[in-house]
Amino acid sequence: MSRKFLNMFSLVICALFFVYDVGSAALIRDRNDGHHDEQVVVGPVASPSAADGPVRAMEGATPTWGTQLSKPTGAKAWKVVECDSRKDDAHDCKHAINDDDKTWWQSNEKKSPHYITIDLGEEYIVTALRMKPHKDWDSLGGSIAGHRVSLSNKEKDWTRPVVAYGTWVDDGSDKWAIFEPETARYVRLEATTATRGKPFVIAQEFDIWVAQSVTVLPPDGSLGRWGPTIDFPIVPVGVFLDPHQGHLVSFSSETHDGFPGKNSMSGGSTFTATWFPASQTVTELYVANTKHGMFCPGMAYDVTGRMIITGGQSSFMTTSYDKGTWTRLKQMTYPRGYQGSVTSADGRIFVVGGSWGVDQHQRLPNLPCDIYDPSTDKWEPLLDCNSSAIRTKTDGYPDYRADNHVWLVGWKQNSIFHAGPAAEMHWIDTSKGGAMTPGGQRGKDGAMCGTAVMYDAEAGEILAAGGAAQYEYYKRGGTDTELFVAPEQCLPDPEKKCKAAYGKDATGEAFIIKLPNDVGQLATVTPTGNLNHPRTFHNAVVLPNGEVFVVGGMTKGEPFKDETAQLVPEMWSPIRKVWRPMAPNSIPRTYHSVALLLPDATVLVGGGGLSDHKPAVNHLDAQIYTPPYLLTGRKRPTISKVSASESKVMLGADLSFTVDGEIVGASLIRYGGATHTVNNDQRRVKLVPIREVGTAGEFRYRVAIPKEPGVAIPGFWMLFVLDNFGVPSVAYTVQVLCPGCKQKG
Ligand SMILES: *[C@@H]1O[C@H](CO)[C@@H](O)[C@H](O)[C@H]1NC(C)=O
Ligand SMILES: [Cu+2]
Repeated sequence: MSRKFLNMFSLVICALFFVYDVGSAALIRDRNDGHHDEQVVVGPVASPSAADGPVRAMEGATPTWGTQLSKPTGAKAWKVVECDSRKDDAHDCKHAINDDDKTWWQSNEKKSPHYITIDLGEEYIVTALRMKPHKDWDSLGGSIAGHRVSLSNKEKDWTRPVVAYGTWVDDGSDKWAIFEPETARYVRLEATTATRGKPFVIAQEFDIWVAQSVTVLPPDGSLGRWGPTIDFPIVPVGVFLDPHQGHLVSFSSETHDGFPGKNSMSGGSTFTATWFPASQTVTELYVANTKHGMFCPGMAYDVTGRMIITGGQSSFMTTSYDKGTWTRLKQMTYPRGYQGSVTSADGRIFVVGGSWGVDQHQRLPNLPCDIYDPSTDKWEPLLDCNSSAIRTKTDGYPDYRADNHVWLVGWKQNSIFHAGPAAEMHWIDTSKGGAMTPGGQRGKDGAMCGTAVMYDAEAGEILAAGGAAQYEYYKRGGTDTELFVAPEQCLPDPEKKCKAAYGKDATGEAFIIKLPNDVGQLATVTPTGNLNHPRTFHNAVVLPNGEVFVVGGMTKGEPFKDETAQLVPEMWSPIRKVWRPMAPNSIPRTYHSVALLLPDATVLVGGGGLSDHKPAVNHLDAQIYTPPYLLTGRKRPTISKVSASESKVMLGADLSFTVDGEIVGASLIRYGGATHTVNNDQRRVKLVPIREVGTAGEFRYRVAIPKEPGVAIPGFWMLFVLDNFGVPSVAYTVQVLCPGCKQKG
């Protein structure tokens, strides 16, 4: 399958003007939320964005990323300055950069990593490396799989951090490592593993992409930083963390980077890839035993830390992931894909919506809700609940899209709060057959594929941001069933003709939804400042300090396109209630992109694409975003001597721990899974650390875990502490137990 990266590279210099409003900020500063809240963007911010910046190069089938650097001949020719190869001339390293399809580099068979260092002759702003596998990759084996890419300005100085690493898929397509632009003359690739277990590697050709200029960021790290890139052998469309071992699991579909086969609805399978941050490796696992094509599912963690994946392509199926093992669970009562899913306060898994039926071409609107009990491995339909009330009213495919990607919040008394994307919100009572009652009104409809995140669970506060009136900007095709027709169908005037029924730009509207003290009362909705950059198909991640990081998306929601990608993420402050633009990322993250907080308090942002549409825009990678709180140059606080036995703590209990210095804040963030802009399990509980008396000379603290299971939903959480400057620790994982919760025995 050919893979086309049709990405723009923005050539805009970003002008940023900051003031440090220390005086007034100090007065209102929430000590738990740290110093860096004091930065406020007041000046004009010219930001690179595909929407309002230069049009990216798009040349049909030719992959483009910035500009491909041509290989000069003669004195200026690139050189291989270091490389391991067989002794014969036919396989020499020079063949990796000679633009000749008949020759290739083959390494020796001694110990890995095999390596090659290319001298570009002068310094460039390097943005990407492309490796072409041998055309006989299938019979020869030995294509580069595991790899690391480093840059340098000096021939033998490899002290700069690796810019990209991971594992490339074993097929004949071009392999990319796209990273944040850096100045370099030397590019080094280390091949850590070869396909088919070969002791050597073979590469047909390497090419380099460059930019003309880069976004200039302030040196103080106040906008955060991007990098490295992690290359996956799949498009990571769903991601979650293994809470026991800390690594990240991702999955695509029944293919690495495209749609599943036609007949995979109930006998499906899924490609998965696991990233191990400590060893900087990515491994692939094809999961077929659960017969579940997990493309476009619901995701939620149960109390024991099992990720429960429901429906999607194999629309009846339920699969659990637990410590590396994938298990088939009972089928749902009804088939669904794109449903909302969340864990309730008693540990059950609730689903609603996703009325695409047995497959995406069937419509089963208003299916009753369904709830899974992990203690019995049974689904129970909730017949007083269906998606008719929670549908958005503005979409042109009402029976297909209107109940997709629902924002759900597990809350007190086993209720589920439906927060969107429809404007009319609801309470769902899972103990009473799913009875639905009004929950309040949040603006007007128009937030499909926007995000909602509970950034302060004790206060019952949820931030909702962005989305669009319709799932898709263009009407694709004539009838509701012709879903997968190209926008060119709208010709002769794609814009105008399609705009009649479609063409609604994304919104920048954002709201704070405050849940009432009593379940069943109406929530209070307060508009908070609009996003600087309206977007849909973005992701939202709550950080340990309560800030919400919104990243990716596009201004005209169009699945499998990158044209209007929004490359400027934004940070929302829960204190000031304003958005500030952060460091732009170089890789578009649009439809099917994901973002997830990692235990080290950085954010993984990846994926996008996964389609057979031509031209396809598939992103088989992720990038790490490091928020400003880790760029202060200060040492991070470290948690030790935690009182929890085996990291388990009861609801309402105290947890004590030692820190290697003074802290002023702490928080719990629940593990969650992200796909299709939704991560309903994600929430933050703000904790108040109390210094233990009589611990002079030691920084011993105690925090109280909330008693209320609707606030501290039982299951796995990341405990962070924050110092006086807002610098967070690495997370300590705790399991919040609840007596009488429904869990696997
Ligand atoms: C869905 O729920 C509504 C309101 O409770 C009800 O009137 C309607 O009949 C239900 N539809 C289906 C298909 O069950
Ligand atoms: Cu999807």
